[in-house]
Amino acid sequence: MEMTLRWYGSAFDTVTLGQIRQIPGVTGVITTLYGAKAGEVWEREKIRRLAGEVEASGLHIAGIESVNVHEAIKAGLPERETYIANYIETLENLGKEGIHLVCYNFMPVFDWTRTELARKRTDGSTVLAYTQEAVDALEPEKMFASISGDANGSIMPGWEPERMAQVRELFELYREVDDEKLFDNLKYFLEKIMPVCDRYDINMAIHPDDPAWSVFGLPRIIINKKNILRMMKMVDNPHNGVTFCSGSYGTNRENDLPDMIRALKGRIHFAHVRNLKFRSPTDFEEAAHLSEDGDFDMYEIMKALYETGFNGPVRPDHGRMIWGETAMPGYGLYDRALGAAYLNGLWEAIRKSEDGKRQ
Ligand code: DNO
Repeated sequence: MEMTLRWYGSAFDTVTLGQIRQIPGVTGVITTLYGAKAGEVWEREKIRRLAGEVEASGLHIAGIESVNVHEAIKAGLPERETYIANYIETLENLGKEGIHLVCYNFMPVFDWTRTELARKRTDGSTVLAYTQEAVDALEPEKMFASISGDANGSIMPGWEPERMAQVRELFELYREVDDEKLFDNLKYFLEKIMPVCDRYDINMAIHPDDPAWSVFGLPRIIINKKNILRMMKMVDNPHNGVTFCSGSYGTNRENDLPDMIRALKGRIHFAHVRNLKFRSPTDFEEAAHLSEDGDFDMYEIMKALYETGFNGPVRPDHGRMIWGETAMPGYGLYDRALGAAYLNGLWEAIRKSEDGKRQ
């Protein structure tokens, strides 16, 4: 396991590489070419420059989050051929630059969805939150406007204003696409990209849909154990793998997280580990990483990762906004640094007690 932190690049992030370098046990960053649009080819030179900047700080790029998938691929439009060819070229360029992990998602229209970006908790911190009631009361195109006031001026990944301006048209693309069709489109995409992944040893790690159910009537498939195992089987190649995100799968209270980790043994290439606190099954907020601050047993999650031999990058996921920090919601320095230290502590304890048992 390697502890990492997501970093949005020097042009967008309030957190610097120098600060990340000082979090104990964090050796890598998860980043992307910000500004690159879904469907574009990433030039080698740009990848190299980004890697050089990260390496100059004493860290390295542990993986890319995300190379976004163009809507034409998800919706299965004829233009998908061009975008798949571009995706393959991007993977090739990443592989040539020594990058072997790519996180992506297959969520139609919206990436992750929250209805509040700064819900106040009793300790005075603010957190991201979701209620189904708030979504049900909203028109999809109002979604962005309803939360953007709390974004601290940052552009939330997946919520870029130019995308939001086209929400209606994007919805149109999915009129005929149900869950089965979306599975077919995902299979088609994966089969086309697996050869380049095999050639350059690139692990593809699909991010779950967040929340793990359909929003605004759009199809959503990466939501539970049954579907994710179906996906692993339908393209049965170890490079077709998973980002195990506890905070996304965990939105559905029926998902048993340690059990899912065990079922996905060998196919988890990347982990996002965070905790949630529920008010009801459809009203939750993001807690501190510590088990007792939320509803997940973080020890059991880390233990399942350890026991299944997980050796990819982990990142603490969204943090609370604390100590007066102003940053992109969920992506400040302080609470994520606390999360990294805590998860590293759990890992050390699990490793030592498990190793002790073997002697
Ligand atoms: C939110 C993130 C997601 C994730 C993408 C992966 O904070 O976890 O935006 O990066 O879904 O493609």
